[in-house]
Amino acid sequence: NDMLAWQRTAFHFQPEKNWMNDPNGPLFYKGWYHIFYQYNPESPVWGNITWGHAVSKDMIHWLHLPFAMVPDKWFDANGVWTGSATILPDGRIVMLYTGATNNNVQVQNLAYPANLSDPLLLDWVKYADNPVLVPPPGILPKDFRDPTTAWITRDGKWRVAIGSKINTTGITLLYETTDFTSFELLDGVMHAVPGTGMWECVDFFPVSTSEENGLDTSFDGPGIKHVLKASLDDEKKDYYAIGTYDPINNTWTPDNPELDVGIGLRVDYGVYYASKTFYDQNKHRRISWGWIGETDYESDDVLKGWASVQNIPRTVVFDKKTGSNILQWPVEEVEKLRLNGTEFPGVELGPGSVVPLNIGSATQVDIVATFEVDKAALEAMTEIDVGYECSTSGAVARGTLGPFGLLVLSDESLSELTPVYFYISKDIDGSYKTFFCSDETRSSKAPSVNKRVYGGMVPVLEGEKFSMRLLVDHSIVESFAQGGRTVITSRIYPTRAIDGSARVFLFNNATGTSVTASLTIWQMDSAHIHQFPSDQM
Ligand code: DQQ
Repeated sequence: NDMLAWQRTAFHFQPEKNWMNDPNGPLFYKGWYHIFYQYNPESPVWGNITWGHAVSKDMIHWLHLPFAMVPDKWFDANGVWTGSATILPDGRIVMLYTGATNNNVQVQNLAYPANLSDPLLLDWVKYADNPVLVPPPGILPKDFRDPTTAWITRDGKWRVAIGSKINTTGITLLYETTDFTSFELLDGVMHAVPGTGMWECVDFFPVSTSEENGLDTSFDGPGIKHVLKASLDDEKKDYYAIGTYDPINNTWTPDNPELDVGIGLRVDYGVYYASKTFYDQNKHRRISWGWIGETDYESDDVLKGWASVQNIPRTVVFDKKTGSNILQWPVEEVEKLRLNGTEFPGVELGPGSVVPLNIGSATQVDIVATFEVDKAALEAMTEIDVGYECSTSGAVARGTLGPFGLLVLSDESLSELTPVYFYISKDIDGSYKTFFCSDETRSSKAPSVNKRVYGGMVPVLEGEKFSMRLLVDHSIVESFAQGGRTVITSRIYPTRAIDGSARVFLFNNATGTSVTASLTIWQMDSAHIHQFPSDQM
């Protein structure tokens, strides 16, 4: 069926067929970026979890490799689940992953490359005395998974964090090791947040508060903060918070308790889960991967023969301007796919206008846009839409200062479209709040598809224009506001806005202000994704 075939992305990472979920153990080694991922070799539905493996020179073009690990031991017979890589100072690579045992107990296992001189790291050895960790007293056998990358402390010992829960409190356990085969559970928990449920795929890393570069996970020095991220099993959403790590007492404290893990900032306000960062020693940056799942019916995934993609990897830095969030931005390598760009400077959008941007087909595009609103109008108004949230209404509802933005994956007649937009509210004290939203409610004529309005608040500082970047790839829209302060990934199932029929429009549905938009749209080339010459795939 053409419509289903059309959904396959052109420059996002995805296997040729079947089910994929979490990114695992990303790392850079001897000139290659490696991605491993949760994979079902048998079907487009979760199960038989195996580690898929692919390598790339630039995280855009990929070579699929044979599976790194399959569920063939008692300690991972029910799945080779999520794990992380640690590169030791002597060059060895340690992979810690969760195994679902033959009895469905979650244990942590050790694996390592058979041959460190192989840049492709084709063969993986599971340590013979696995598991190296079993659920400790007080932790249920199915609440113990997804070890982080390890970091070394001043006493020369490694620490690893593992997510869990006690009743409904999400927690991070901390373990100490010197050899990655024997571990000691440290007293207490590194962090806990009541009511957040099971923490999957915990991620923990330092960010520099003064430098532009990313930091190795073990970096310990002045001018840093630590980000703690958890994937909330109950909500299937990734949350993070910025805070301070105390390596003596083994605790982490959020800067702002009201924005703690699981109750504050989201890594991505759309369809995005189980994200994981790694330090890229090649370009001195921290990079994050995440799983973009499906929001259609499982039966549709079976029909199309595949499920899920990974995002375009994002660099992650601390936002020095706000001091209160991270910035995520597509890696610069994706810009190599930019073909001809078209500029649209100073497009005037009166209240209620929709303006087509004639670039031909817009199925694979990179859009960088800024918007300026009428300053006098902004200042004249008092108390507008206090309490607004993206989910309260979609792009059709007209407010005084919003929504305005772009319509992507839209057909010519606007019968199918995905608006990505800003919406400004103003409090009685004159302070503004800006929301960044992606409205999927009209994104597909298909009935069996989840269509929501996603989004969240985005800080817009004095003197800044409203800015957004969108990566559109057939059925995926990754949207970044204000340089990556707020990010939304949408999984779209268009039936009309496909192939040559997909268009881009500007729109301003605000009643109280004109908007001036300036943008560049690049057509995007397709990535080369090759199969490994082997009958294993
Ligand atoms: N996916 C893995 C688990 C992890 C979950 C299993 C998160 O290790 O907790 O496929 O999506």
